[in-house]
Amino acid sequence: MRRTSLEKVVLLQKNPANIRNLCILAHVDHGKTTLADCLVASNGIISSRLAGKLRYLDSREDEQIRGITMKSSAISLHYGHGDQEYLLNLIDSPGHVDFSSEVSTAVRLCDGAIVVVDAVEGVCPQTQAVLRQAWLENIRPVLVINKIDRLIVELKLSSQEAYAHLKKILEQVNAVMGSLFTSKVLEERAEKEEEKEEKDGEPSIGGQVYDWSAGLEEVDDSHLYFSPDQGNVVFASAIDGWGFSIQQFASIYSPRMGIKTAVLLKTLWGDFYLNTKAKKIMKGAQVKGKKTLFVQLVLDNIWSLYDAVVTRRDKEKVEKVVTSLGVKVMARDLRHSDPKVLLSAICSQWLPVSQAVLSMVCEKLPSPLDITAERVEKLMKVGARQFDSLPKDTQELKTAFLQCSSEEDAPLIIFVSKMFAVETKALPQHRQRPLTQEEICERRELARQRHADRMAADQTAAQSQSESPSQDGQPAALCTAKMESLTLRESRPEEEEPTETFVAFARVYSGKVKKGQKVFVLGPKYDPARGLSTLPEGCRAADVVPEVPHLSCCSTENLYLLMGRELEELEDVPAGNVLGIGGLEDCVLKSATLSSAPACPPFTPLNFEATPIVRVAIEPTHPSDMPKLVRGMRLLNQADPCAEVLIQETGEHVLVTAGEVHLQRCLDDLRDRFAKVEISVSKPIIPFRETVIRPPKLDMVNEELGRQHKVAIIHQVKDEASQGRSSDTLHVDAGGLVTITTPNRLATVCVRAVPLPEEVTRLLESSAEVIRTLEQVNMSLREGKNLDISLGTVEAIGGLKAQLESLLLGRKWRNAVERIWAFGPRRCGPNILLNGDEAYRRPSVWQCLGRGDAAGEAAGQTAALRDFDNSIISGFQLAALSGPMCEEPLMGVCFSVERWDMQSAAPPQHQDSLEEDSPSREASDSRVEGSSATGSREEGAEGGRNQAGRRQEAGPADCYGPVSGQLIAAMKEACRHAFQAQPQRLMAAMYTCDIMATAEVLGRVYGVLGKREGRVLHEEMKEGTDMFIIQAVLPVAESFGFADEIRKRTSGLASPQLVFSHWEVIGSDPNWVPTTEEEYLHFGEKADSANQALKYMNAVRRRKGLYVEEKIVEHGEKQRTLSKNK
Ligand SMILES: Nc1nc2c(ncn2[C@@H]2O[C@H](COP(=O)(O)OP(=O)(O)OP(=O)(O)O)[C@@H](O)[C@H]2O)c(=O)[nH]1
Ligand SMILES: [Mg+2]
Repeated sequence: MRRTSLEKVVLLQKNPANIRNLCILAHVDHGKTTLADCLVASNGIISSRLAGKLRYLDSREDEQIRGITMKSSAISLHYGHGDQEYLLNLIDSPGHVDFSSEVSTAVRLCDGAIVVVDAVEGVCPQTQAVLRQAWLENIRPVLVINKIDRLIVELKLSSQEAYAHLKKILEQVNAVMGSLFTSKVLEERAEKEEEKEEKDGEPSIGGQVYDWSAGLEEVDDSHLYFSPDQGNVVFASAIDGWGFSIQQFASIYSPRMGIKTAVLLKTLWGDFYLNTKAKKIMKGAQVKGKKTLFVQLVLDNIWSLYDAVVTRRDKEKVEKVVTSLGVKVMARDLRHSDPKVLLSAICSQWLPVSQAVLSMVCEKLPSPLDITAERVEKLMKVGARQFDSLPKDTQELKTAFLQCSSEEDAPLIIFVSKMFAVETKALPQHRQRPLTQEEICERRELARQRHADRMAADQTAAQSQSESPSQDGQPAALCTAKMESLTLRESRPEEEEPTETFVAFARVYSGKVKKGQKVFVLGPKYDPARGLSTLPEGCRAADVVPEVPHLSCCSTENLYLLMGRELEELEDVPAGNVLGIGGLEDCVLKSATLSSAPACPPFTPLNFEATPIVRVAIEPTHPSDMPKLVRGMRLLNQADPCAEVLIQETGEHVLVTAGEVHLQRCLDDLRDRFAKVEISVSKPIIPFRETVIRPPKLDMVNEELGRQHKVAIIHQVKDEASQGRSSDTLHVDAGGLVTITTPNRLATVCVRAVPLPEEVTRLLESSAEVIRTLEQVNMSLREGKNLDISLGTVEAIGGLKAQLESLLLGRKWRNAVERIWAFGPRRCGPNILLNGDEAYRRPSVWQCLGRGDAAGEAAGQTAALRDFDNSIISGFQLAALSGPMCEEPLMGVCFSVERWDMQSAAPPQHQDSLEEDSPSREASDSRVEGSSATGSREEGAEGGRNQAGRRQEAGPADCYGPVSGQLIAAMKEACRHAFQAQPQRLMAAMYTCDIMATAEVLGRVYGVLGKREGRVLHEEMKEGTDMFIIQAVLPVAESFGFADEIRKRTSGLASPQLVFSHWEVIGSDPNWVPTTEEEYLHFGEKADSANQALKYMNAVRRRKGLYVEEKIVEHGEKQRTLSKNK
């Protein structure tokens, strides 16, 4: 097979109707890269003998060594199908969870996907994840059931059993699709109903008639499912190079059997059998115990081929088969000792997998022209805004997307989904071109000259050596060679040129991009409305552009065709193609939208499934290498879609990655490519959370805490309180209420910490995005701006509120949702600040919903009173960010401000922002209102500081600085003390893992899990195999080396994938000391043997350089030898 020339590809790029942008998705190790090899081999890029062994798209060394893909990479293939020629831009993606962000970057650029499923393992967690990702991006999938050979060779199933097994796998995949579809229909229906309700003003039909249909019956979902008769399923064995769809068999058998192809297509898959007597195809094979058509006509042929070639190695039969199939097999393949060679030689001619898969792709996957309006609107959604509320020019761009035109007047729209690093010398412009004849001569002459010189030098050296022999007796030639290499190295100039160049992984959605063209780079926060109003009309990127936030200009210096390991230079690229763009590294960090039109909105951010959780601190082995490391880390940050690089407050350089394998890859990259210095890496920094719980009812030996114990504990609290936790500005009462006064005695806050119910914490965690939007909306409302919020956003916020209301029940939480003051840390975390002071009124955080009385009341409130509102919030945010146990963020804690007073020490004219004690509060309120009318509407800490400044001038009382600052510190302290007044606990991050293991190694898997504090959730046997699937949870802190250990202990039979799942409270109390007789007996005096929480806490404290309370000397008395003692 000849390689397709670059000219041909360029030609094909111009016809979007025949372009397919697709990616290969699957669970780890299901054979994506092997399948890609077969497809690549069909283009003559690699030899078909090596297909499946080479894993051409795994171009990194560590990918080859580990055998897993770590990045997505693209290759353009040419395929002739019927009378048409197609260009397929194929992207291979990794299946390992650690790299799921790479899947997101691939999926965004595609219109379709090949989902690969292992015939033995079936649907695995990542299969579901990738199907969901494809669904969320609205791309169409086709299915390849791979590794069918394993059913024959490993599981030794009969063809009949294999059919049942394959049917089951299809059902599993379709079940996933079905559930995705159902949830979408239900969501849409709910949305419609809401709209209707809003229009009608009241619930439909007066609540008299209830419609319980979910709307599922009316929607056609038949196109959604995978079924061989639909032509969207291929059965394959990528490693043996074969694959087929039933279309192929239908066309083989149709002339032979005299049955119409259409009939065969309908009956080849399903419960049909061939009634030879009646010469009819009949239904009901299963009931009658007959072989189905699929088994008889398809599987039996394959089974007998494997039987002849692999199992029995029956030469005669093989020859018969070879002649009957009409394939040509070379003699050396026939003689080869490995039967697999012969097998793939036969199969790859009989049923070439590339043909089956590529035909299906061309027929079933959409071209760039088929992009749906729904998908375009989804891509163009700007923040919380509705599509209709975007500027008119922006809305018009939708047609450009749909037309996918490359005409000169079509606006250019490109999306960059990631930046990847390429060795500068591997770029086509730096690649060595073949030398001309003259150059070869010249070089030969030079080499000859050098050789002669060296010989001469050697001779002189030998002479001098014979006169004075070298001391260590080293041969002189070696000496000179060494010297030469030394001088060579020295004479080489310091490498200044960057060795890595960044190329953007992108797709053109509209227009034609030319080399060297100037384009706008739109950051994710760019607002087209703002851009359009600032920029002059008809402004182009090449002009001098006024400054607009999140908008910059850049030129596309180089355009590349992505060919797996290689890049080819291109002059221009028309719409609908995937390409590489050089020269963007200074303006694009990880992803961006490029356009020639400032009206273009930035694309919606990529959906990342993985949470970066494993963090390590990095430092250079030689401190002088620090600048190189910093630069290297910056490059790494740009080159990886998911890795995060940060500098902590402590000054540590921290790398956050999605998992252990990802971490390893990032470190290798840093060492070998980006920083090129020796680095030392800390142990993984494991995140913890701090929380409070309700006072326990049992003691550590599970005995009920009797009355007297309680008394003892209260005594202890009181003791502590008297020993310095209570000072003249701080008071902690026995019930845990903390009262704190600012140093200038102007403000007093009373705070109590209460644990939030677990479900609430979980809800807050999962709704971080909604809370962040809510915060944004509130912020703009406070600034007096009115944001066009989409219906969906309002609905999401309303939904969150309703859920919170349903979860926060009981007397304790009465009206709590309305009284929420803020969420924290970072304004969107899983902790709540409550306004428990009846007398203090502030706008509700839910004011954007426009309901609730608090909002109405608050509108009349003064801004001046709330000058210090922000200080309280800031204090709370700080406290929530780092708790008192080991300065880790809090989780699931509610701080209720029960009282908040401000007294005045300032002259009366400055009392405007102060609130007096309860008797005169009414009066003070009205005074404040008056002052707001005079125009002091400044908000937040800023305002507070101004006033404090004024007060400072007024008298010497305020030597402590601005009141707002003092209040922040006081609030923070109050929260910390309130937290400490409750029983405190650490929370550990937990992974879930699915382990597939055979019965023999099950015990060992349990052993490893037990040792690492893992917990098995459930275990089931996978049908049709002897495999067990175990689902377990495991603390992240115990997970390092887990996958390796499991693999070792089970001789590689089980390999788990760890996915972050949730946070869990660690039962033991890190501050616990034995107090009762039983506890002393049970745990001993030190009681540190079983306290896992204390161990974790101390480890974190030690890492952070905090004080760790430990007894170092255990036994002070001198050891005496027994003999002396006698
Ligand atoms: N028996 C059998 N083994 C296969 C087949 N296809 C692939 N394999 C093997 O499965 C293993 C994984 O194959 P890969 O192609 O690397 O799998 P992948 O899906 O690309 O894996 P990741 O990229 O790491 O997610 C390799 O050892 C292949 O040899 C097949 O059809 N039959
Ligand atoms: Mg792979």
